[in-house]
Amino acid sequence: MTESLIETPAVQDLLTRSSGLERGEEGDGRLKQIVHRLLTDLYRTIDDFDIQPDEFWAAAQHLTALGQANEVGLLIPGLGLEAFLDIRTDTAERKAGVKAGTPRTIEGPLYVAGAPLSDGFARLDDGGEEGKVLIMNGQVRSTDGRPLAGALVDVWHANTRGGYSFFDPSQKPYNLRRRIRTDAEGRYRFQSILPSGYGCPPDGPTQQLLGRLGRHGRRPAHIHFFISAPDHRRLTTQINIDGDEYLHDDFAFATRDGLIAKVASAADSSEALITFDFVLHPETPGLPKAEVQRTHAAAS
Ligand code: MBD
Ligand code: FE
Repeated sequence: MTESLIETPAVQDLLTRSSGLERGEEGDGRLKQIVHRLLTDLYRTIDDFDIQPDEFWAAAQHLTALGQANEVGLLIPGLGLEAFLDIRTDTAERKAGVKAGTPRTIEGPLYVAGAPLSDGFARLDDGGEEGKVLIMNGQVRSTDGRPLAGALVDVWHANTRGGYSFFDPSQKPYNLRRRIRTDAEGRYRFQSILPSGYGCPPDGPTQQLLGRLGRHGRRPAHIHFFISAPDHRRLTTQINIDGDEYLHDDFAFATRDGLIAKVASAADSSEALITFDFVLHPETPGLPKAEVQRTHAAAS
């Protein structure tokens, strides 16, 4: 058996020095260990697959294009990494005894902070959107069944072309984005339009990679939420709309049991109706962190 190229002194030395591990106390020790592992795995992948320099530089160019197109946050869910982070948080919670409450699912890349705030009810669309009128309502409760008055429902979704305001400059600022405080019974209600599914930009680097993996870049119609209330764990979630052809074929892997919303339609009405309650778990010392720090855009 020949020795792996990775195990040779020259390559081991390169890995140690490039990750700063021989620099003693200088720098960040945890980061050094992580970079060392990532580089070892990458060097090994290059060697095991006999990746040629042309292929390597094509990949480097792809990463450059991904950043330039502001699609890093789009490829991450596409590769299942954002769902994997959720699986890890779910697992840590289960171990710590957190078992009840509405399931979390990924935030995705299209949240904008600072949407208009109102009490009890909001209209999300600016009146200029086509699409079926959607009335959605529900209650925010604690896991013991107690309604949570004054909880914050931060909601955002796409229009019927799959576009999100701010990222789609044809929409007005904060279109289809609102923050609603629940009333004394923990209830929220909003009027909007029923969104369509999302598709990755067809000419972008994310879709280009997905295409080469034989995959599509489509999401089912969905509505995003951050739900928060004092002394409770913040919930990042979405509802995915029942009946969508991509419901169980989401490129971002966000559909979960417990997050599929049925749309009701009154026989005498052209409006779509969704009722969905959110259940938050009380915050208790020792639980894994629920709130995720992440840089967000803010419309001005
Ligand atoms: C979206 O609307 C979305 O929610 C995710 C996760 C990725 C791309 C677009
Ligand atoms: Fe989305």
